[in-house]
Amino acid sequence: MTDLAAPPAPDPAAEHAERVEHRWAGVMVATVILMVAIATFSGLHDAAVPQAQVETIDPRTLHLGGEFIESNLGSALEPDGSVTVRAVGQEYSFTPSCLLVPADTQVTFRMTSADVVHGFLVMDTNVNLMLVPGYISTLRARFDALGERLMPCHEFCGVGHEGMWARVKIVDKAAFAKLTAQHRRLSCVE
Ligand SMILES: [Cu+2]
Repeated sequence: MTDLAAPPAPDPAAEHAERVEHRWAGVMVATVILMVAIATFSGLHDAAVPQAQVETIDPRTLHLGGEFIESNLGSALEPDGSVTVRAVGQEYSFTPSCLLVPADTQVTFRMTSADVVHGFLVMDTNVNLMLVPGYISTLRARFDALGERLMPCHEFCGVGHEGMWARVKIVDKAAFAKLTAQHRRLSCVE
C-alpha cells in the first residue's frame, strides 16, 4: 500500500536547474549594478572635469567675418604640412558641399553650425561630430584610402534633414599640394 500523503522524493534534476537559475540571476543583478556604477562614475567624472578647451562663436555673425566667413571655408595647408578644413552646417546643407582632403596627412576639421544642431559624419571612418550652434567642433583625422565618401548630417535637424549631406574627396597628397599652390582655400565643389 502506498502512502499518498508522503512528500514527493526530491528530483535531483530540478534541484540542479534551480541552482543554475539562482546563479544566473546573481550574475544579472551584478551586471546591472556594475552598469549603474559605471554610468554614475562617468557622469560625475564628466561633470567634475570639464573639457580642457571650449571654443565659442556667435552663430548670428558667422557670415559677416572671422574664421567661418565664406571665403575662409574649405581646406587650407598649414606651415607644418597638416591641413585644416573649415566648414559650416546649416538647414539643410554643408558649406562647402564637397570637402577636399589629401591622403596620409593630418587633417583637422573645424566646424560649426549656423542654426540648429547638425551632425558631421564621414561614412566608413570614425569621423563623427556634433555641430552645435555657438561652439566650434574640432576633430583630427587621417585618411588612407583615396576616393569619395558620403558625409550625411546624422542629427535630425528639421523637415529637410534627409537631404542634408555632402561629400569628402580624398586625393593623392602630391595632387593636393599642387592645388594649394594655386588656391588659398580648396574644396571639390564644382
Ligand atoms: Cu542637419
